[in-house]
Amino acid sequence: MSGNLRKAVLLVIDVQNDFCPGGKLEVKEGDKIIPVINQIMGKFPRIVATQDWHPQNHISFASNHKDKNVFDSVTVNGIEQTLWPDHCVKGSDGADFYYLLDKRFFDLILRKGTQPELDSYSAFFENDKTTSTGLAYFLKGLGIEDVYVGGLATDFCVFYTAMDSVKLGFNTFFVVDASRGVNVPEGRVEKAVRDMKNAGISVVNSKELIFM
Ligand code: VGL
Ligand code: ZN
Repeated sequence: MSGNLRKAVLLVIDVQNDFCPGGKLEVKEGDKIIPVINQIMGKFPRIVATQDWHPQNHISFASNHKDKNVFDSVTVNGIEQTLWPDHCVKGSDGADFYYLLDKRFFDLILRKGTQPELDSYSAFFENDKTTSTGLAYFLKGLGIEDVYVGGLATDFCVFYTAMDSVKLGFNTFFVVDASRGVNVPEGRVEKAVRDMKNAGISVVNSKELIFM
């Protein structure tokens, strides 16, 4: 790992009420990552936080599909879509950042999944794999070389963000203790971590960053 974080950014992915315990799409122990993220944010010169930010008629909501259940899969416009409970409806309390997350560190807040017909797990590209969120241009414009990723959920938005990051040529780091996953079906988080490693993403613990 490089000896300094000068050209690094931390991406804080979707640390929102709906993904934390008590939320509409709660991730087990999702709140456990908050002290970790709050602590490491102080180490980074740049922080970008994302919010899943859906309209009520979003295609990812099972409630918007006839005779479909949560966790079913459908194909919309040629793109496979997992169906979720209604979550992170733009402007709702569930879409707010989790209350203990220290928002003062954020340089940029990026909202994604805002189009009714298209979901966006990655913070870089929407799920059609071509529609850019603009984040790559922002980071490249700042001369960022190293991208650290943490947040919710390991096996969805964190995973797709990290995979796009490495494909875009950034040195990419998955901060394992700053993330938790949905893990449905069981084993999905483990597979996501394996796939990230195989793609050249470094798996790091926040403790390794404390001394940088
Ligand atoms: C996410 C499922 C649906 C995530 C967002 O942030 O990982 N997961 N929408
Ligand atoms: Zn979503």
